[in-house]
Amino acid sequence: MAIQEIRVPDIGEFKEVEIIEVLVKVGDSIQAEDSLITVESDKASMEIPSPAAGTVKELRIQQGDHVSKGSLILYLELNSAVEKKPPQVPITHPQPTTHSTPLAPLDAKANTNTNPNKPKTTSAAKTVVDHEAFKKAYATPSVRKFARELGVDLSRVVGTGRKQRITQEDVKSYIKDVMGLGLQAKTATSPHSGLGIPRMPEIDFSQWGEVTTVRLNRIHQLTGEFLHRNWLNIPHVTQFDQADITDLEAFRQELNLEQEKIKSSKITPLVFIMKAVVAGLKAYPRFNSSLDPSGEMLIQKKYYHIGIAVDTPDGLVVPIIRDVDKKSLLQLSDDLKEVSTKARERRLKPADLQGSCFSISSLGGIGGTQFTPIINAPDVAILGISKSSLQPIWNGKEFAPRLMLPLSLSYDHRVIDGADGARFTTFLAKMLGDIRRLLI
Ligand code: CAO
Repeated sequence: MAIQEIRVPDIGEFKEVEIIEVLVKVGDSIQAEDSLITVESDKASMEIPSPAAGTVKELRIQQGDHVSKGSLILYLELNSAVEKKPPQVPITHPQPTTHSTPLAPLDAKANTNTNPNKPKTTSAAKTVVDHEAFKKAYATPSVRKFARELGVDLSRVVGTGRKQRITQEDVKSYIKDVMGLGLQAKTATSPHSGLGIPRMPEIDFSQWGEVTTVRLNRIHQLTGEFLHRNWLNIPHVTQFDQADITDLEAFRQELNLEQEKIKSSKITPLVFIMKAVVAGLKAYPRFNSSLDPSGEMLIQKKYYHIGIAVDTPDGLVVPIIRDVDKKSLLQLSDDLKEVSTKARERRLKPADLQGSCFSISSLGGIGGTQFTPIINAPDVAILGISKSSLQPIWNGKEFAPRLMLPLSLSYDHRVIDGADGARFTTFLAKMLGDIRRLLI
């Protein structure tokens, strides 16, 4: 049997592009035109098809490798009756949202589907396919074909691949969801949620007056997906409380006078709150854990990295301040300044956003009395801070003016019981009410 080297064909201006998916394995029997690998540049991704039919004998690439025209992909043992084919044209499709330009037309295969309005449905995935949304879904042609064959509406499938690309495994998981478990059971354990939830209708608002349409930037889109996923997957409960920070505030003002003299970072209430949170995580370790996706195991963390929600012109980002337990208030102020500046100047690296234990969303500098923050999974809780205000508080003899800080703690009710939620905010209020306790 003849062995043929299968190389990357002419892929135009794409050079040293990354292989993001290897679609075949040794021993696979493939047909001419079957996709072998998916490569991706910053502008588009494409699948490289096989020029011939045969059996894969040896793979010479792996996911993550970079290839150009002529790179060896694999050795193919040709079928005996080999039909010589001209070099195959790779199938290109654009990145969905990497650039702020509108989406380019979708891949050729998707658009030339012989009968896109009549997808084959199975009992596994009897859904009404939203064809416009299907076209916009971020998936390779082979995954689209797979989904179309099974009648799966890709717009309902959550992508877990790079940049939220929908993989074949995602389509399979979606089918399993629909077949077996139903929405209620799945929301407890799986990242694939939102099943059966009707999509919002598309509305032409211009029928009621003048409008302009603006594409959401990448951060807004990603944050939206992330928050939506967390909102659907996690049973949130929000516990409200308030801390008397009158004494803390007096101390903070004193410290800031000293800081001003040495022209050092200003200290805001947030660094005290970070310290109080770490004390809370130590006292109530369940708040410093993550739930395994199976829903059966709790991963207990022994480190104290806190995510801080930062409002930037591009949208919300949550950089991490590491080892908060080991840092002084002054160090934390410097760190806070550094990460929020980096966030606003778009200088954060992916590693700066990973590894949080617990997150804090402080709207205290802006206003509001309370809100219900969405948990930054895989954290199991998030603390929302609103603006402190002077309030008349009864001290046993009289009403005295005290500076009260509103706390809004959202927690994952699968991991944390309501009583512990209330204990945690009570503990925080106690720590912030008398910061000497943080030293104990
Ligand atoms: N009550 C009253 N005043 C407060 C306060 C509170 N709870 N928290 C902060 N302030 C004051 C600060 O002391 C500062 O006042 P001075 O300039 O007079 O000292 C002012 O408000 C501005 O503070 P800041 O917001 O710049 O600093 P911070 O350390 O409190 O917060 C950061 C830093 C990065 C968290 C914040 O700038 C930010 O981006 N917050 C928005 C977070 C967000 O968008 N959350 C929503 C996410 S959706 O859940």
